Amino acid sequence: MKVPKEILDILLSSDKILIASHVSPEGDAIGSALALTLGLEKLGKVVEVVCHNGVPKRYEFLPKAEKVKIEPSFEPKLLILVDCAELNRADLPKEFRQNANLPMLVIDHHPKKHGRKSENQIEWVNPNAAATAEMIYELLKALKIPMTVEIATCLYAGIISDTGVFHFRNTKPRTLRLAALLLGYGVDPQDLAYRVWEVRSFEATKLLARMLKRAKFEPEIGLSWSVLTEKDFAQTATTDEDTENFVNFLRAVDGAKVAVLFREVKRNFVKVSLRSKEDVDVAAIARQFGGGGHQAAAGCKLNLALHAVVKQVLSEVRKTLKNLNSRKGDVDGDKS
Ligand SMILES: [Mn+2]
Repeated sequence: MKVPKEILDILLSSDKILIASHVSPEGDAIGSALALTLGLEKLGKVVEVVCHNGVPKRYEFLPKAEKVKIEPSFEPKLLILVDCAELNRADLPKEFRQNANLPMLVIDHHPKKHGRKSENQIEWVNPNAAATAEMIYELLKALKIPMTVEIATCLYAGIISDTGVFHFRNTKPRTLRLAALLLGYGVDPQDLAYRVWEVRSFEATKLLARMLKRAKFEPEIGLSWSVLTEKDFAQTATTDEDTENFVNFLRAVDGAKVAVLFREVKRNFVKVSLRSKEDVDVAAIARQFGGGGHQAAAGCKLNLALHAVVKQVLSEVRKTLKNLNSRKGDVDGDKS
């Protein structure tokens, strides 16, 4: 993976750098931001990470996470977005986003939706990278920044977060070679897999039980789905942050091709997570509702009543699955 020279040039010539990522950041967003911060600090740069909505509890253990700010504490000269290509999706104060008029560097691995970018914006987008953390590693290497156990830990957290601890197909030989290299710097794979992927509070465990109890399965098309309501969160003293990885329980159902989890975060505000196995592009479905993501993992948010969101999204998913099944039927028919 080659790092474009203009990316290295702008990093070397900039100081007072602000790093941000998308809202609801997961391991790749936080891990990439912190690894890049630790690296750029080795070059003597003043760097700050802002997560306007705070660092999710799950990632508070990462090196430097305690230094992450809610809003910028200085006037930055360069803004870097990691694991996020759009300023309006960045977890930054609204006033900052609206008034931002500074050079911006995008480092991301999500397939790009459109080519629109402003004049002082430089982009490095590589959809072949399993995680943005892979790109950050290449960047730090190109800048000849020595690897440390702290940087390695942040990068490893990013990689296991986006590959589901090497479960997903985006796990490439390169991904495992990088993971092996990072282990060589002292990363504890068991501790990180537990913290990033496995650990769950008892409250969240009770919430998970509600999701599983309410799960529905439509075996003829391969759809599994469930719903969590505002009441569920209130009665278990949990928040949407506690639902990380829940949708994978629905995806695990034998025969499920698509799994959907609806969360009524508050009245008329619903978050939807979509996961797929086989050939279903759930990002295409999410995009129809203003969301996005990867082929096998995507999401969207809708300002509508829960029942309306469930109806609209499931109708699109069912349509997609029925088309897929009928196409498969055609192929089988050709064979016979
Ligand atoms: Mn990512």
